[in-house]
Amino acid sequence: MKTTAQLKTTEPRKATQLRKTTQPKKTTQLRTLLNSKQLEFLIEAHDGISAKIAEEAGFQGIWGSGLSISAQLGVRDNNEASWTQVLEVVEFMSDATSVPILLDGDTGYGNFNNVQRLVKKLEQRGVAGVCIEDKLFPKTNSFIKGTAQPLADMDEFCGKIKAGKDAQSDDDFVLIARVEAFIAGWGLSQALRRAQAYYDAGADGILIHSALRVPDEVLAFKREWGDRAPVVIVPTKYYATPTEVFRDAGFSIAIWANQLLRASVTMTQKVAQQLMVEQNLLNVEDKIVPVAEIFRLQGVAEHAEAEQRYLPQNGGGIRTVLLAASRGIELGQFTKDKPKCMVNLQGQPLLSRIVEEHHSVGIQDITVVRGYKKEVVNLPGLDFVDNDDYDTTGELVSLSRGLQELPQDGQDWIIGYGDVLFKKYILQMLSGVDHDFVVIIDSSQHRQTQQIRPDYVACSLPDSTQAFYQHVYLQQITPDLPDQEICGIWTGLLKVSQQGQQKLRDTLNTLLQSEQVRQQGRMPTLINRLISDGHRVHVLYIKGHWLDIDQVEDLFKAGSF
Ligand code: SPV
Ligand code: MG
Repeated sequence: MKTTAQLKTTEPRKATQLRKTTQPKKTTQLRTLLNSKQLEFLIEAHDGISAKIAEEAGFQGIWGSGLSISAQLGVRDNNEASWTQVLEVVEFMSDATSVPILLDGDTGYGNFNNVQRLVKKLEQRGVAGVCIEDKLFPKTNSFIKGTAQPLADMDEFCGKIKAGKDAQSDDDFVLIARVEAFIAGWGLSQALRRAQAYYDAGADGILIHSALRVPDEVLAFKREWGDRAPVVIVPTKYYATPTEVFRDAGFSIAIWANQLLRASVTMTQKVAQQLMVEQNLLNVEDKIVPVAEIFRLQGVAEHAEAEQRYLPQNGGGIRTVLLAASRGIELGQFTKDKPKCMVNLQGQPLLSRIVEEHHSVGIQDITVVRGYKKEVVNLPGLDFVDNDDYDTTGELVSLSRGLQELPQDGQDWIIGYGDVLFKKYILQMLSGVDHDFVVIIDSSQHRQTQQIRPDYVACSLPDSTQAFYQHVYLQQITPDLPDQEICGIWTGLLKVSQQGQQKLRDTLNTLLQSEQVRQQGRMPTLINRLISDGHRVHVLYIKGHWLDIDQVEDLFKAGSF
């Protein structure tokens, strides 16, 4: 029996494997997209979560849009966010994804020297490429008085491109030169002249931008340019153009440059306005993702796995399921308008005492299965699952409902009742052991129990000093044991490790095929079946220190418990 906290051993080789990836480098991925013979797509993202959503949607690359990143920071697309602030955002985006990011590097945030530093920093942070445009710092978004915007000196801009290419240490890092000649109203020949100069200076591709509602400028450019180098477009303004046109023209990449930002603004405005008017969450709840989806996108499951791997398993990785669906008719008037778990014990509901015990040993995650008068069972910080058939079904149906809702988060489970109090050391003991199934048995209560159908147990060894040092296994829980075989009484606590959870689910599902079990099945039925199926149920002995609230007099006992 292991009663101390255990740190699972970690094989160093496994840790290394976790970091390895079979995918090509992000720089190589981006270069492959750029040189692909078919039209490829990048979609804008502006923070970690939008980048992750873009990748999950299937996009093979992301545009780190200057417009969107500055907008999500609440500033203008005029280099108001410093380049290091942009770098920080794009680093979060890169960390959150495995597809390459092409950063919209505006004008390079300065001269050739700034571009060199930018390229080095982007490489360090896992960004696959940068696009720089031939305007002047501080730039303005191309769709705001574009023709009023001066263009950079062509030779000076070529120097920036050369500097950027010289600075990269990874051969596949991509530098795209963005030609703003159409935006500034300088026409096709200037666009072509500049594109050729930038290509000669070492640019890996050309982004040709246009603010027209039709694709005429970019198509004219591509016709003249041919296949000298890959050409990238941003069809924000000429959005009505069929994508087939871009494909036929032979463009390399189309960038959907701001649609995710705009979509989130649409929803954010809608929901904010609705909540302002309605002062109630009811009508918006179903229109927005559940919090669980946010957790998923944040990678909470991965974190839970890591906790299992790296943290001592001393109660942090446990979820308790409390069965609390029945009324507790034996308590008469006390449970007329509330279930037993909510009866008052010195000014506090019984359930709240149980929750406090759990919190005091570091168990925060508690799921309560409600039934009778469920609306009254509403303590904060708990997860609730309902068995609305509590009147016609037994506690195994409640358990099954509860388990259906549990997150797959790698936690062990403690299954207990919403009407049983324990001293906290008992929960601590249970948290510290690492077997598939463990039950707590009270060896001090034999025939003197008040229970109507007592959960007597037979075990492989009765409680003794010897039992403390050895594994003790449960053999059976039943009210019908001969005196000499009784080793104690089951307290209602069962711990199930991660490894045991599927076995427990399978056994429970099999049992629930029987209508009789559905109607009357109790936890001992399940535990006995696990044993008869060959699973080992470990026993931890205690002597007292728990109280099953079964009768009115127990309410008074609880006061001094
Ligand atoms: C961006 O997304 O920031 C761009 C494209 O640079 S545009 O807004 O069209 O200039
Ligand atoms: Mg931009």
